[in-house]
Parts: sequence; structure tokens; C-alpha cells
Amino acid sequence: MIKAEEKRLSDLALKARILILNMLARAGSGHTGGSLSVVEILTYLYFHKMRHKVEDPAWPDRDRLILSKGHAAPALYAALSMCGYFPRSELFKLRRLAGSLQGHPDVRRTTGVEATTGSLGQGLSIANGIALGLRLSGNSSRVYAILGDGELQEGQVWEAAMSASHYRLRNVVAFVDANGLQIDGRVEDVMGLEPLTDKWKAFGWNVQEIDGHDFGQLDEAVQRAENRRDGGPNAIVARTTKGKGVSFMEGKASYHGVAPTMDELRRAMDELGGEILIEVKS
Ligand SMILES: Cc1ncc(C[n+]2csc(CCOP(=O)(O)OP(=O)(O)O)c2C)c(N)n1
Repeated sequence: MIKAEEKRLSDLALKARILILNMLARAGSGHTGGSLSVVEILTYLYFHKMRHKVEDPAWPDRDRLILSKGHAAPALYAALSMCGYFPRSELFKLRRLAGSLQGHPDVRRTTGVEATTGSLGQGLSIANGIALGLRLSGNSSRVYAILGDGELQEGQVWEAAMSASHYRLRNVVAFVDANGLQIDGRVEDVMGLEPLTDKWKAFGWNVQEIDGHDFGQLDEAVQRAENRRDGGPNAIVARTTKGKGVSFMEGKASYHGVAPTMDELRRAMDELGGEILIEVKS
């Protein structure tokens, strides 16, 4: 990836972080740490890799993205609004009853969302079904699924992993946002997954392990995955930092499921050089 493109994507990722923190502070609840860890993966996919058309969200030849770790919806919403799927003002109505942006992605309510997720463990199965359908209809679109590492403790993920390799779904790329933390602590303490890449390999996947905040590495891994001739699904274990970008949130499980207070938002914006985009709630 050329330097200018890396810079463009980094600027977009920064903008996404500013939006995520503002929308969560406005909502007063939601998942901060795991939204911040997945920003580069989403930015890379929406702004560099995927074929999609804002003016035609149901374009049959679009690539699909399934955010299996649906609690990171704020990161998905930031990316979709920055693409132009809906106005930025919608972001500040996050988690309102009857609003278009629910706490977890809802395919019926939000333009650009491909699947309803939030109940962990289901996204890869959905991605497989879509990928099989695309293959049956001779469509070469790709399906990208993003899973959390804590999410991998759900048994359904491994059923989906088996079926994707059984059906040689080379049009599926699964990212693991491996930030090492889950709701209340370290993944390795709650229920260890390592050696994680070996597990995917044993289930018949091609696996790569990268730094999930590095656009160059994301691009190389995806290109390598898609250029393989030997078929089968591809997994990318993206090592990330929960809370990435905000020093006092980084690596802390305590920021998993809480929104920033106004004071924390101010401190975060000072660090990121971002603006407060919301009014203080009374
Ligand atoms: C089936 C199910 N069980 C429990 C939850 C509650 N929950 C939401 S996020 C989360 C932790 C997920 O950890 P991880 O996948 O590592 O997410 P990240 O650290 O990237 O935010 C849990 C248990 C859920 N959403 N779905």
C-alpha cells in the first residue's frame, strides 16, 4: 500500500474514533473498547477494499460485511455514515427507541447493515450462508466477517468454521479482532484460545496473523488470502488493542461496556485532536 493511501486511511480512522466516542457519550451507554479496536479493520474494508455502492446499497455485486461482534456497532455506524449511507446526525440518536441505530446492528432498520447481530457466535454462520448463495448464483462477491476473540468461545463459531472449510468457501474471509480482552478480563484467563492460529488451521482454514492496526499488513494479508489458488476459507487473526487510540482506555477491560462520561470525552478529544460534537446532557 502506498504511503499516501495509508495516510488517507489513518485520517479516516481518526475521524471514526472521534465519532464513536461522541456518539457513545451522547447515548450514555454502549461498547467503547471493542469499537475502538476494530476501527482499522472496518476503515480498510469500507474505504479501500470492498466493492459497494452508497447509491445502491442492495447492489447484487457488492461485497458483504458481517459484524459478528455486533456490540461494536458504533464503529460500524461511524464507517457507514462516513461512506454516506445515512447522515452524520443519526449517529447522535444512537440507542434511542424507534431510532435507526440500535445498540446492535439491525438489518431491518439501518441502511448498509447486512445482518442483524449482537448475539455472539452467529455471524460466521450467516457469512457462510451468504457465501454459499453467492457461489450458487455465480456471483464473485466476497463476504468479510469480523469476530471478537472472546466471541470465539461460542461453540457455533467452530461449527461454522467446520462448514466453511467443508464447503471450500474461498469467498469468505474471517477477521478475528484479537484484542486479548473480553467483557470482564483477559480471554486467556476466562477461557483460553491459544494457540489460536493453529486452531483455525486444524479446522481447514488458511490463516495469517497480523497487526490489526496496520493498514499495510491488513492489505497484504487480504490480498494474499484472495490470491490463493488452493481454495478454502481464509482467517486473519488481527492482533489489536482494546480501547485503541485513547491512552486511558487502552488495554482495559473496564471500558468494554461503558460509554465515556463527558469528562472522559473531553480528555479523549484532547488526545485525538477531535471536537466535542454533542451537547452536554442535562
Ligand atoms: C450469546 C451472547 N452472550 C453474551 C453476550 C454479552 N457480551 C457482549 S460483548 C461480550 C464479550 C465479547 O468479547 P469479545 O468478542 O472479545 O469482544 P471485544 O473484546 O472485541 O469487544 C459479551 C459476553 C452476547 N452479546 N451474546
